[in-house]
Amino acid sequence: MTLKIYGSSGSGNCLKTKWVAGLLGVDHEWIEFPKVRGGTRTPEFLAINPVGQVPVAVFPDGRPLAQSNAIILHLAEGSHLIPQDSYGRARMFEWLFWEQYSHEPNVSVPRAMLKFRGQTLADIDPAMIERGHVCFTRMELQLKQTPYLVGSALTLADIALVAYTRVAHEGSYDLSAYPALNAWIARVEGDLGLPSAREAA
Ligand SMILES: N[C@@H](CCC(=O)N[C@@H](CS)C(=O)NCC(=O)O)C(=O)O
Repeated sequence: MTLKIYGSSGSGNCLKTKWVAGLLGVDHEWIEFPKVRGGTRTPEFLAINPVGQVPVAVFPDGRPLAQSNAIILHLAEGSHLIPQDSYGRARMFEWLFWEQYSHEPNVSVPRAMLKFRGQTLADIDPAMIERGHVCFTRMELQLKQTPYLVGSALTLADIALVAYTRVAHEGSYDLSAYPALNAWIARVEGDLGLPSAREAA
């Protein structure tokens, strides 16, 4: 038995777990959910994650773990992706909690609406886009000072936040006003061995 990760390659939340497992050489089997909506609500899947969402990791002993940031924290325990000093670690958590509460709901949803749900620009609440720009401004402020969100080295905060930031243009966001953010996207994509999402678009 190896670690199984149930996820969708179209989802930033899921890709975070794949990237961390890949970067750290964690042996795993990726189980693709091509159609997330519906597929995660079957009785079989709800037995693994009662919340009915991907990603979910199932460890070789059968124990499941949901929530992308919980999974990457567990996979990266003791690795260079988590700062050793407690303040640095707390700053990483600061970004991870903010990612789920403030960034992801505003940055990933417009993308999902346009890319997966057959909706149009007219369906997107402009207030959501404004909140997304508040997030990018917050990141730009930090990235003008340090190459990564928590100082000089890549941490889980960068991996979690790059997941939807690098594809924000697919949700109608224009990131041209954020030079430090764009340089950081390219830096983290390089660290993860990813092609530029912007150039691929
Ligand atoms: N906060 C969760 C969010 C997970 C989530 O929203 N998963 C979506 C795909 S990105 C999903 O499975 N949606 C299917 C559904 O809700 O039925 C995490 O970070 O893992």
